[in-house]
Amino acid sequence: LVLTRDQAGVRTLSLNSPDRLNALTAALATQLLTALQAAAQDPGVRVVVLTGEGRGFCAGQDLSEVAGPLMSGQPLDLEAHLNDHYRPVILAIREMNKPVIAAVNGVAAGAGASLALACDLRVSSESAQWVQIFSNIALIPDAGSTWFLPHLVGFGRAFELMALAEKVSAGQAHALGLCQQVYPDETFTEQTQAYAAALAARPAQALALTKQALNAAMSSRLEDALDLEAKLQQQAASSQDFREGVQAFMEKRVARWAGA
Ligand code: LHQ
Repeated sequence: LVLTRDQAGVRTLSLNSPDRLNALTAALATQLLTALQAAAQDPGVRVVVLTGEGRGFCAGQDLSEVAGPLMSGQPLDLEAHLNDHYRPVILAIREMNKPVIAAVNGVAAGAGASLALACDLRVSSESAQWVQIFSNIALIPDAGSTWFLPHLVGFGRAFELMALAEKVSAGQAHALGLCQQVYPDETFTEQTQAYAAALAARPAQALALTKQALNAAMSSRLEDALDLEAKLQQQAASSQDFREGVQAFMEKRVARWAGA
């Protein structure tokens, strides 16, 4: 259910249930978690790209999985479902000590949009659509959307997107700050790989510590952010790459990063 491809330090994980626009079943979420954990542990992986097979990125929860029990009046424990299947995936992305890029190749809806928002960076194909679709089925945004979206676009815009469930085009997503880059459909895979490879060529530990500091800063007081920055900066400065970076600058040459 999740395809894996490695190229130049970039591991691409592709959701592979294209007939349903890669809607999330419990099995798909479990396999995605395993794939994310493997990527986190593999020293050869410097950047992770999360994308979807076929014309969709991810249509959120697979509704056929909940329709049966719901229609037959069986109790649905969505709290347990979210805690067991969505929470570990979202946390695995946030806690990964390397950059994770969502390559939104097509529609990202519901928890599929949350998955993209949980990543560090987002690139979008021109034809992709982004939709906080939850309220169309009278649910609230989950899988972290209520946390990520207002941080990215502000409270009012987040609430509007959630309440009206309007489809947002790639251009609008870019204007809103939801994604960093928009690429034409024809060259989306190549341009995404080049973007990821550029990140993979950066000093890995510095990026990992930057992510750690940003993660903490999203919910900390300024004083705490300054304290953590100082602590992590000390760690960054103990690296071989810091020495190399300064030396390369002094010698007016390009740095050769060791990744530590
Ligand atoms: C699907 C799905 C889908 C199954 C397309 N499921 N088959 C968390 C925990 C527990 C419970 C509930 O929710 C959550 C959080 C959530 O994620 S709630 C949000 C759930 N997702 C949705 O409500 C999205 C439902 N899908 C759509 O509204 C449309 O498919 C979108 C707008 C995503 C795309 O529209 P189109 O491009 O027109 O594609 P389509 O509708 O024709 O879909 C293609 C196929 O994929 C189709 O199957 P078929 O056999 O007719 O070709 C769809 O039934 C299937 N599909 N999303 N979520």
